[in-house]
Amino acid sequence: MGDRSRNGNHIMQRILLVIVTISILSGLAACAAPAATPTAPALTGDSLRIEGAWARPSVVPNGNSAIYLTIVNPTDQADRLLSVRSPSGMAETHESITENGVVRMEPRPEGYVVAPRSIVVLLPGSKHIMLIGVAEPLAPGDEITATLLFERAGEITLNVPVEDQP
Ligand SMILES: [Cu+2]
Repeated sequence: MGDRSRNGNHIMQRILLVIVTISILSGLAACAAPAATPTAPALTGDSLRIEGAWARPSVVPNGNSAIYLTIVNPTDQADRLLSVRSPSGMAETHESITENGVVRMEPRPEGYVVAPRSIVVLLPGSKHIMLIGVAEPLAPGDEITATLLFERAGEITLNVPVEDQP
């Protein structure tokens, strides 16, 4: 009898542990989801396109901003974002790397490869287009333009709204 009730307790503990684990995992998923996957655009259409472009405000004259966007490549061929230019500042392709809790930016002069039928997301803390030396501060509600040069798709010019992080 003693053995059986000990066994029963043991099983209850295991069930509780599983429930607690599931709650923790689903809690983590809920926290991680918005940052990791803003909205997954559909791989439809027949040419490469840009979605959801926005730029960070810049506070001081000659300060920096950054452009974030999603590159959607529904085609069967790889492409590459080679370079970006903007009348608002010097544009460079960068990537933020977090190492031991410290964030640093690295230039990515080779740009970003966009594999066939894939999506590349530029977002804070990850790949971004750095805008350096923005003469006039950018405030939410402003709009800038940027021209992206792709190896295959050629030039794509965008109007980019300035927003606090959407
Ligand atoms: Cu940067």
